[in-house]
Amino acid sequence: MKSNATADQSVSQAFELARERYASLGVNVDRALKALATIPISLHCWQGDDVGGFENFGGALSGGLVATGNHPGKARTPDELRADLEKAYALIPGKHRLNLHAFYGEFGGKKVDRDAIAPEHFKNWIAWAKQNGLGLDFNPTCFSHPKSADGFTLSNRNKGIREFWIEHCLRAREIGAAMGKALGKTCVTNVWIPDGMKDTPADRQGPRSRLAESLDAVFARTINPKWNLDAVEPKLFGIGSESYVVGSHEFYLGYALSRNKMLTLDAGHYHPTEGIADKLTSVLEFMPEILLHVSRGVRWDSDHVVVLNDDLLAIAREIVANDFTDRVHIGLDYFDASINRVAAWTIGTRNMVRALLIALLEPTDRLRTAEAAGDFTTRLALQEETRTLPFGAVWDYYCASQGVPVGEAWLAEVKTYEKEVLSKRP
Ligand code: RNT
Ligand code: ZN
Repeated sequence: MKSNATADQSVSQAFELARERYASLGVNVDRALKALATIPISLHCWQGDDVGGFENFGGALSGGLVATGNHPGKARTPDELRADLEKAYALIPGKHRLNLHAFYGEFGGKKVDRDAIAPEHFKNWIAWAKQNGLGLDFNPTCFSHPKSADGFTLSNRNKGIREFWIEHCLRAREIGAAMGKALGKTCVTNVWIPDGMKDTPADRQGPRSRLAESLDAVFARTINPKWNLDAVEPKLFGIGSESYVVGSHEFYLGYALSRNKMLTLDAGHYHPTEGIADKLTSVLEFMPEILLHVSRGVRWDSDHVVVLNDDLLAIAREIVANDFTDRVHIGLDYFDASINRVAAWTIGTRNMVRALLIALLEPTDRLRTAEAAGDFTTRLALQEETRTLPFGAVWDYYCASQGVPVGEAWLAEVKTYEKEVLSKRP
């Protein structure tokens, strides 16, 4: 085993060499690292407990969401979830955020239905976020509830049910604003609903018209955009909504543009060969900001842990090369119950940050100069050579300088945590 001092030394030596190599391509590594440290990732609380939530009457997970696996140690209480999150944040370089779903409120053992949630149910989360310097994001929870059992929420043909979900979403926006105000960091509240049909609908229009009307009611109340920004999340298909999703891509694109809302692009929500990277410059041409749910679909919207694949690199590349870091809110969305859940957060988030670093180290000027000159040979040659530049050395250095474990050293910490904490949860 190397001593810490020797390990530190080899990290900085490798970094110095990498810095020179990048400088020879006109890439300023120090500037890249500075920029990287300012990009927050919103970790999704629901990886910690398989999208379970903390209601006292909640039903089983529904809405087409499925968390498969039975790895021991899922968080059963808000305190456990916070402890697990603290562990993950300590292993991820940079300052980040937490994305909460409404059914993670703390209801003191009482049955507080979704149309009665209020900021007070999130006061512990807000205090904890403040203590840890985290921003918060929020989501109404329009699934795992008796009133979503027939597969329809905001687009339900029953007026009373629509009103119930309108009230829930309205309250969610107010909770988002309370979070943003308390923390001094704008909250993004994202509306996703499961509404759709397994088989071919006879009426595709009715539910969409009702959804538009319900959303207008949800957004009718003005909320200070300094504290809360609204986003809507489309999807093309899901489990139980294979043939029809009310809130499709075109529906929400039109809605977001006409109502001045943010569009959420979830990497798992499109057809298997359709990436979201190319959508960024398209939609940002017409709307100021968007939210991402970075995920990994395997065959379908399976919400696998984010890995460092071409899709992820392409997303990060489009954010960075187009200078969109202030206009793209980056959140994660996956849930894997088959592996250690703290590791799942750590792997996915470290990959997101790593992909952003690789993007920040791209010799974009040279690529664009070649392209502008019509020299596509040089463009392709450089793109391919760039793949094996020594970004790993820069990444290690970044982790060390941010005070988090370098390389796979974080895994030992997760294993210890599993042994000492997670394995003791029945
Ligand atoms: C579902 C959407 C949605 C959920 C979370 C839990 O397909 O991606 O974002 O995953 O709200
Ligand atoms: Zn999503």
